[in-house]
Formats: sequence, C-alpha cells, structure tokens
Amino acid sequence: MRSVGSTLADFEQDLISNLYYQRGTTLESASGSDGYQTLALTVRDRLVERYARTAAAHYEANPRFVYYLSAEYLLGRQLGQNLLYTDTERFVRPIAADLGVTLEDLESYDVEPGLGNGGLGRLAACLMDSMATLDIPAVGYGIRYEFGIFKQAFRDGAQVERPDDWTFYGNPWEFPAPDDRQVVGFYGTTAAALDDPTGLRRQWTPGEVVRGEPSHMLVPGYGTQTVNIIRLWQARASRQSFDLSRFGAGQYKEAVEDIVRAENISKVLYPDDSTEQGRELRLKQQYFLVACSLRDIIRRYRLRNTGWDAFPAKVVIQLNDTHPVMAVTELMRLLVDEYKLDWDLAWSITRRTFNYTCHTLLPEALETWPVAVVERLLPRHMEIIYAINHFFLQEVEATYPGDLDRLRRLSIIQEEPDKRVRMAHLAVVGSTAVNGVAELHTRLLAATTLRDFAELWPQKFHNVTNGVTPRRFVRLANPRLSELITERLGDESWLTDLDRLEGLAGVADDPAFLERWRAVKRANKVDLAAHVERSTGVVIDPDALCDVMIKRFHEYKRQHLKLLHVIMLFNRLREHPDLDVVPRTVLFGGKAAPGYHSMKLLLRLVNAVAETVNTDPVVSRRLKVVLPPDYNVTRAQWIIPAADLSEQISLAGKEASGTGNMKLALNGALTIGTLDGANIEIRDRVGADNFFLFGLDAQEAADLRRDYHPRAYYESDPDLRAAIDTIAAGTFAKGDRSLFAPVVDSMLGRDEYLALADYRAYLECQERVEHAWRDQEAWARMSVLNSARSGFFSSDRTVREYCDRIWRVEPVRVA
Ligand code: 475
Repeated sequence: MRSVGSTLADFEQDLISNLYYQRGTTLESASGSDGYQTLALTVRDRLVERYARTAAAHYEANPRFVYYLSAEYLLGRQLGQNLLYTDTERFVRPIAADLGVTLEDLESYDVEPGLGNGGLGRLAACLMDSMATLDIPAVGYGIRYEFGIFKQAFRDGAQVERPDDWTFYGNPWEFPAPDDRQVVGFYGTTAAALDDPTGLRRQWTPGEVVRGEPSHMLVPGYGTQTVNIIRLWQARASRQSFDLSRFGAGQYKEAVEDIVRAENISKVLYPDDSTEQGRELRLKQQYFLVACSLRDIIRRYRLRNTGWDAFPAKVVIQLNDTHPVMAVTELMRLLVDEYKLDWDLAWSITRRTFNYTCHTLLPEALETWPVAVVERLLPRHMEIIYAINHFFLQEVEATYPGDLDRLRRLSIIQEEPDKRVRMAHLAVVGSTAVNGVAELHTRLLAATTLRDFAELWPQKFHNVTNGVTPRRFVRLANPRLSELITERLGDESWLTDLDRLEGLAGVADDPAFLERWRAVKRANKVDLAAHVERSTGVVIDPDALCDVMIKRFHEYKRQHLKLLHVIMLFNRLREHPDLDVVPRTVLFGGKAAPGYHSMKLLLRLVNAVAETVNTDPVVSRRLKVVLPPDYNVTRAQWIIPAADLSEQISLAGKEASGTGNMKLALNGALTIGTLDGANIEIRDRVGADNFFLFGLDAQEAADLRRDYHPRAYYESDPDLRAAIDTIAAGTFAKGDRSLFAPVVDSMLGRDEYLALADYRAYLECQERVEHAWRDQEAWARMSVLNSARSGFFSSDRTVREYCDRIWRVEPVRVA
C-alpha cells in the first residue's frame, strides 16, 4: 500500500491528484466547492492511513471495546478539526495563498452535520473525541439522518424552520460501508418456538423488513495515532421493494410506496428537546438504530471471539439516554430466540453489557411508550419486556415482601392513566451502572426520579460530571487565546492535560499578562461583531460587555428571566437617558422545538425587544440585543471566545449539567448563575469570588413550588411590574397588546420555573456584575482564574472516569 507522505510537497501533489482523479477537474476550471472538496479528501487521506493502523492494532489486541449508542451526534465542522489533528494547516495556508484563496473561504463550504438537538448530542461528540485522544477502542453508533436539525430563520421575528439538506453537495468526511449492511424487521407476529419447553423462547416473523446501510465518519484522536469511527445507519428499502409491475402499469406512486416508507425511518432528526413526541416513527428510528448496531457489534465480536461467555468482557455498551434502550430487549431477543441461549444466561450477559446515562430530571422528558404502540411495532420485544418485568418484580417482591405500592412504582410498565413502557426503568433494570451527568443531578436522580431504584441497588448509581473537548472549544474556537496560553505555559501539552491551565493562575496578577488577555478578548469581540453584523445587520460595540445566553430555548432554562432584565434596562435608560450604566450587548442564541409554541413566541419577543432596543436612539447607545439566527456548533465557536458573561440561570434542580457553561468558563467568561447542574462544580473550582451567584437553591425551589403565587412578586416589585407591564402594553408589538399576552399570562398565572421569585436576586446580581466590570483589570483577573481553574471540565477527565469506574477498558496504543 502506498502510504501518504508527510511533507508539503507530498501534500501538494496529493491535492493535484485528488483534484484530477476524485473531482475530475483541473486547476483552471475548479470552483470554490471543488477546492474545498479536494482539500477535504487530501486531509482525509491522512486520517485513513491512521484509521487503517488503528483497525489493525485493535484486531491484534482484541481488546474490550466501548460501544457508544446515541440517537444524536452534534459533530460540528470537520475541516478545521482534521487539519489540526493531522497537523496539515501549515501546508494549506501557503498553498491557498498561492492560489489566491484563504483557508476561511474554503472553510465556508464545510457543512456541519447537525445530527443532534443540543447538549446531549454535543456531549456524545466530545466523548468520542476524548476516547480517541485517550486511545480507547471505541465505536459510536448513530443514525445518518437525511435531514439534521432544522435551520432556523426569522420571518417578522418569528422562527421558521427550514430543512437541513446537509449532504446536498456530498459529505467528503464519510465512507459508505455497504458490505456491513443489516436487515431489520418491524411489525408481524410471534409464535411459540417448538424446541423450548419454558415458553421463554419464541419466534418472531416480522411484517416489514428494511435494510440498514452504514457509513462512517472518522474520529481522530489529538496528539496520538488512534482514529476511531462513528458508524451511522441509513434506512433503505430491501431490493425487492420496487414494484416494477405497478410502475409498468403507470401506478408510479404505489410502485415506490415501500421504498418511501422504509427510507422515511432515517429521514429526519426529531427536533424536540426533551418533550416526548408520541410518534411511532420515532420508536421505529430507535429500534432501527439498536437493531443495526447490535448486529454490527456481534459481527465485530465474532471476528476474534467464539462463544458467548466472553461477550460482556469484550463488549461494553453505553446507552446515551433512553433513546437506544430498546437495545436491552433486542440483545435478549437475539440471544434467546436466535442464538438459543437460555433466558437466565442471556439476561446475565445482557445486564453485564449495558450501562445507562441519564441526562434529565424533568419528568416530562422521561420517555415512555404506549404498550399498544410497542406491541404493534415490535410484538416480540413487548413480550420480552413483560418477561423481564415479571422476573424483576419477583426480585423486588423478595426484597420488599408485600410492598405493592413499591412494585407499582418500580414496574417497567406504568398502568395509570394508560399502559406504557417506562424506558428509563427498562434502562436501569438492564444495566450494570447508571450515571447522572453532574453531582447535583446524580444526587437528585437518586433522591427523586429514580429513588426506588437507588434504594434497591445503591451501588448501581454513579456520578460522572460532563466535560467538553478543549481541542474544539479552546484551540479551534479561540486560536488567539490558545497561542497566549501556550506561550505562557511553554508548550501545547495543556490541550491533552487541561489541569495544566492552573499554571495561568500564577500570572493572574501580572498587569502585562492581563493586558494581553484583554487584547485577545477584544480581538475576538471584533470578529464576533463582524459575524453579528453579517447575520443580523446590527452593529455592536466590541467594548461593551458581551453578555451571552446560548442554548436551546426551554422554559426551565429561563430565557424570559434574562429578557425581563433587558426590559428593565431598557425602561431605565428611557426614563433616565443620562444614567451611568455599563454598555452591554446581550446576545441570545438557540432554537425552539417546532411544536413548542410558548418558546417560539418567546423567541419572537426577543426579536421584538431587540428591534425596539436597537432602533431607540438613546437606549441603543448603551444597550444592544441580538439573536443571530440558526445557532449551531459553528456559531458557538464564534460566540464563545468573545463572551464576557455567561448566563446559566436555569431554575435550580432542572438543568442536569449544562456544558455550554464549561465552554464559556474555559474561554474566560464569568458566569452569572444559579446553584444548578455543573454550575455548582464550576463555582467550587473557580472560586465564589469569581462567580456571580444568585437565586433559590434546589431545595428552596422545590419547597416554594408547593405553594407559589407569582403575582405576589409582580405586585411587590415595581421594576418587575414595570418590565411585565411594558410587554403587556404592546410596546414591543407596535401597540398590539394581544400578541405577547400569552407570555405575560404564563408568567403571572403559573410561572412554572419561578422566574419571578428569582427576579430580584438576579437583578441585584447583575448590579454586582456591572460594578465588577467597571474595574477592567480586576475583571480580567477573574477571567484568567476562570480559565485557569476549569481544567477539570475537559471531556478527557470525563472519559477517564467512565473508563475507571464504569467501562473498565484499557487504552490500545496504535503504532
Ligand atoms: C441536558 N436532549 C444538559 C446535556 O448531558 C446536559 C431529549 C430528548 C430528545 C432529544 N434530545 C434530548 C436532551 O435531553 C439534552 O440535550 N439534555 C442535556 O444533556 C449533556 O448538559 O443539562 O439538558
């Protein structure tokens, strides 16, 4: 095999060769897109070679593998990352300059695969990055959605969703692997297996079959040779599905019906973030993912192993939330029905193979499926769930004799108000380890949501606090800061040993260093201002405090609390034009689920407030509000390096962890936040003096919620009343009092997440922020300390904890 060369000349030659032989064009006639595709292929060639060596090393070592099952991956753009990970950026800049283009021009063709909604999908991508970096043998499995997370645009300030046709120009970063396709069944009937006296083995005859076709994206490690993969499945009709006779008879639609039905399975990512969509197609997606992936895992296992005894020793499967939990049932079906293992052995293997990560506390986000739906779509799996539940409840009965109420609470089947399968219960019963994603989250899981399970199996529960990859979110997103850090620390080893950032604490009092730190932030803000102007037309001041709230729009995250603060500032400045306030740019970013009407209305209100504020000649000199459309990983990488203030203001006890909070702190933003999710751990580390804390804690919030009257806060707080009245008066709707009335009604009527109760504390905290901002050197010092002390939040640390405490896997070095 010819191996790729490592010199500039080799790189140049490969570019020309790829331009000719892969793109079929010439230097003279190549388009910008040809240039990008050619570059991508040339960089990819360098990864492929490492991938081949990784596969060989893994085959040789026959190690225990981590299989990460996730319905979502939010990978972000690939070009910049892969240039960094192959150390070829230094070649590309001079070559591009010779050709009269910039790397940034080429990068603008790089489409981010938006195969996820938010934090959960991005966490999957960060963990895959860290696993490769730590040489952990791992494969990620997911769905190759034809349309990823919708593109967000605004029309008259309202969110409109456009399809994300991300593969339109082809995806140079993936390899199809048609030889590894799988066949998956749905619907149909079950019957007794003749050879099984226990009745536990049965035969399923599906009523519909589809093909799963895999392709994979390469996941390189940083500073190492390992290249792992994420294998993505796309649904295809089986070859017989095209009805030639119908087509011949002119029944064109009917002729392709089966094809359409099959391909719909991987057509689109469900864009809801935590509220259950009672859609059969979604369950079909979930089963499609796990059925294809388990067959592939077994195929891989059998390359080097025989028999089943070693299976749990060689295979550890991590379930990313409940979306892939049907895998527990599917592995039981494969082992019992197809490989004829007896039930107890199959169950012991299954339980030892799976682990489950929970990402939520919201009861409405805990997935359940109507028994009737599961029965129809997956009749054999429903029988298996009943059997698992039967044996599980026997176990419970033995531990707590006669405790019927406990049986009812623990059961995998919910009986009232309708019969449903509780996926989280199935996950806990079928797993060795269950983990939450931040200390508070894990504690609350064990105390509330999964309390009965934590009592039954206390040793099953673990905490693994989330982390983020410093490669993408510091090095790639913030090259200026990275250079300064590297210069200060002497080398780049902090990128794989993030605790080394502590070395910055020593210069947090050095005025010369602080000056340079501030200069980096300012330059990043100038860049962001250009992006913001391009996407919104609004000009922002790079010297203003850059106050950012970037995350999915969700009520519990309380974007409306931030907005009440903005409106208060607006009112104040209108009343007192000469008031000495700190100039601020408030930047929101985020999408709302297309069916989440209250949050879409709130987005509209943010845009309306922005319009009013930004066009007010007096107010806009000190305050700007922007909501650049289509927040995604690429935009996050532009915004995060420029942020001064990070808004993490969810109601305590609701945000499982948050990971944007970590990315912002690492880039030197100061957090204003509640005692929620990982905010607590961030504050513990960066120090209470370098963190703006406000609001109810989780216990106080839970107590207050029992007897809560939002109107009382409205009536007793004049600033709050004025802010809400400004909305109610139609100030942001050209006098129309009805448009935003539902927002007002929801705040005064229910205020589900206690925004009004936290309002005064939040305002006072923002005043402390202003006060702190006025001393720019002291602010810079706090900023440095935030970066210096956030090394813990590297996803490398997260992966190490999974490895040591849950997966028990060892790295395999690739030569
Ligand atoms: C938490 N997404 C963050 C992050 O652990 C946490 C739900 C249903 C369907 C589709 N997507 C979802 C989530 O639940 C999600 O993104 N959860 C988030 O996971 C990583 O940091 O607090 O809200």
